[in-house]
Parts: sequence; structure tokens; C-alpha cells
Amino acid sequence: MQKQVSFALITLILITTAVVSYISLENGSDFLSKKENTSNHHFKSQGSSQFKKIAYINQLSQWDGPKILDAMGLNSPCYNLFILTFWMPGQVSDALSAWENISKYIGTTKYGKTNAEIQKKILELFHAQGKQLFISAFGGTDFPTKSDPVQIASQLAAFVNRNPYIDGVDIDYEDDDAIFNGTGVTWLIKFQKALAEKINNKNIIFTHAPQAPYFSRAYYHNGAYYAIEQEVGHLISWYNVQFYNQESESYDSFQKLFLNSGTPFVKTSYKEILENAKIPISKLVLGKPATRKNADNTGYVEPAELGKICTEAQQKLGYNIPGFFIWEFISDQHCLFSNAFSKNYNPDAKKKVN
Ligand SMILES: *[C@@H]1O[C@H](CO)[C@@H](O)[C@H](O)[C@H]1NC(C)=O
Ligand SMILES: *[C@@H]1O[C@H](CO)[C@@H](O)[C@H](O)[C@H]1NC(C)=O
Ligand SMILES: *[C@@H]1O[C@H](CO)[C@@H](O)[C@H](O)[C@H]1NC(C)=O
Ligand SMILES: CC(=O)N[C@H]1CO[C@H](CO)[C@@H](O)[C@@H]1O
Repeated sequence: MQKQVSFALITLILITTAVVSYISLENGSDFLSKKENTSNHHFKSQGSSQFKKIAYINQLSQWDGPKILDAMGLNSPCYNLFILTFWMPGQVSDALSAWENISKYIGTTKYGKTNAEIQKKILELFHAQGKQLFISAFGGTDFPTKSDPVQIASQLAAFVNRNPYIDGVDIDYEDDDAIFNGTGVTWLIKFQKALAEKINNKNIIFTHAPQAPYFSRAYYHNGAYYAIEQEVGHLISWYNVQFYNQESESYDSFQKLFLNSGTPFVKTSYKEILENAKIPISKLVLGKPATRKNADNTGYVEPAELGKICTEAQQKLGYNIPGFFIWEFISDQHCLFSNAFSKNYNPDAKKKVN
């Protein structure tokens, strides 16, 4: 937590109004509460973490000048966590490549002189707005299982150690065949353990972004993500679950998303994941395409309808999802998805009743 504490202290020194610094400390402690050990801090986490409104950023809407920060979500009024994609072995693509070389895009006068100085300053700006910044590895076109997991973890850790001013690393592993035959499971367990060891900034947390079918213990050999949660779940703060692009498995109604997913990837609705894969709902973030064109095939649900479906789950099953994510931010710069969802789902409704 050193980085967060020094950020808090700087905030205290720089911001003179006590009220503003109080709010910013609260936000700072709240959004890192997953891994934070607050016992030796004078400021306290609220205990419950903020409802996550997550946007993956693959394509940037702007590349040059300070507008790139808008494209990276800094001033978004409706999302609070952004994930830049993708790191791959031997290649850094799209939004993450701009982050890695940020000085080229933003200049060296306003935010700092080096990439590291600029990244540090930008992360502070995200934190001052109560927002977090993550990066993501692999993605749907990368198949790392053929390489040694410890070696790949070392490469990713080296990248993170060169670019340490982030809040989290998301593992978007989509090697379907390897997950199916079980080799992907042992690979991911070794990889995640090594990655946690090799990253120097211990404030950085980890998330994974499995396709929802990967929670099917019946369909996949070796238990897929059930086994991963058992072995390295303590290293994974939550799952950004891709409930889309699964062809006939559409996850597009209360029934299919929350009660009974149907075939072929049986037992991968929320209720079935909770019961069979033994993963608490607090770790299952609901992932959907931002618009119909962001889906390759099935899974898109109108955001107002999606909010209603989640409210039905809250009322009938007592489920409070911890947040949602969209793919991808460039398609929701004006908050259409986020606002329509939020109008129809109140994450605190259940808590008030209790
Ligand atoms: C939190 O920090 C305190 C004091 O440093 C330590 O005794 C305790 O074991 C830590 N708890 C966890 C969960 O890390
Ligand atoms: C803190 O978070 C709240 C709620 O997410 C937000 O309304 C507020 O503007 C944030 N304040 C600061 C100083 O970041
Ligand atoms: C499992 O699938 C991966 C990815 O296609 C492949 O490289 C590996 O050889 C397969 N292993 C077994 C035991 O089938
Ligand atoms: C496009 C570009 O400038 N890429 C550079 C980004 O930073 C890495 C690491 O310093 C370089 O290797 C790339 O050439």
C-alpha cells in the first residue's frame, strides 16, 4: 500500500480543503479495499467495495494530445474502472501500446518528462476522480499455452515492472482448446502464481476475464475455472465474466443468465456458477458487449433490459452483482449503456432492506 499512502499524503498536502481530501482518501481506500490491509492506516476502508462500472479500452477514440486521456476514460462520468488492452508475449497492442509510450502522444511538458513520470501523474488523476486503471493480457487472439507459463509470467511481470503505475492486471486467457483438454488449467495456475511473485508493486491486484463457459465443471476437463479458483483464487480479486459470444449459449434472459444457462456449456448461469464452481457472487462481474456491433455473435442485451434482469435476480434470488463491464469503451463514450443499465438496477437496493 505504500504508493496509495504516499498518494494520500500528497493529496493531504496539496488539497487544502479538508472535505475534498477526506472524500479523495475515502475513494482511494475504497477502491483498493480488495487487497488493502487497513489496520495500520489512519484512514479506513468503507468495507464494501464500490459497484464496479468497468470499460475495456481496446481502440482509442483519440490518439494525440491530451484528448488521449478522455479516450482512456479519465473524465468519463459513468465508468469507474478502465482496462487497457492487450499485452501479448512479444507484442503490445492498441490502447496499451499508447500507454506504454505515452510521452509520444501527450508530450513531455505538462505531466512529466518520462513515460514513467507521466504514467504516475495520470494514475494520480484517475485516483483523484475515484477511478482505477488496469491493463489486460492475452485476449481472444493470443494462445500462450504452447510456451512455458513461468517464462510468460516473467515477460508480463517485466512489462508491469517497467510500467508499474496501474491498479491491476487482468488475465484474459481464451485458449479454448487448452482449457477444454485441461492443459490450460495447470498452465494458468502456474502462470498466476509466478506472476504474483514476479511483479514488484505488491499493490497491484489481479483479475481474470474467463468466458462464462469456462466455469462449467461438467463440460471442461480438470474443472476449468473451478480448479483455478480452488488453487489460486486467493490471488484473483474478481472475474470479469464474458457472458457473450458463445453462439447458442446466449445468456440473454433472466432464465439463461441467472438460473439455467442450458447447453452445451451446462451450469454456467450465475446460480449454477455459485453452486457448482463455488465462486461467491462478489467475484462475478457481469460482462456484456456495449452495443450489438460489439458482439461477434450472441449475448448482447439492451442495457435497460439487462438492468431489469439484474433487478429481477436481486429481488427473486437476493443476488447483488458486484459490477458490470462492457466491451468496449469507444462504443459507450456517451454513457448510453451505462446510464440505461444504472437507471434499471440499484446495487444498493438489497442492502437498504437488510
Ligand atoms: C495487517 O497488518 C497488520 C499489522 O501490520 C498485521 O499484523 C496483520 O497480520 C495484517 N493482516 C493481513 C490480513 O495481512
Ligand atoms: C469519490 O467517489 C464518489 C462516488 O463514486 C464520487 O461521486 C466523487 O466525485 C469522488 N470524489 C473524488 C474526490 O474523487
Ligand atoms: C491440449 O490442447 C492444447 C491446445 O490446443 C494442445 O497444444 C495440447 O497438445 C493438448 N494436450 C492434450 C494432452 O491433448
Ligand atoms: C510505437 C512505439 O513507439 N513503440 C515503442 C513503445 O515502447 C517500447 C518499450 O520502450 C518500445 O520497444 C516500442 O518500440
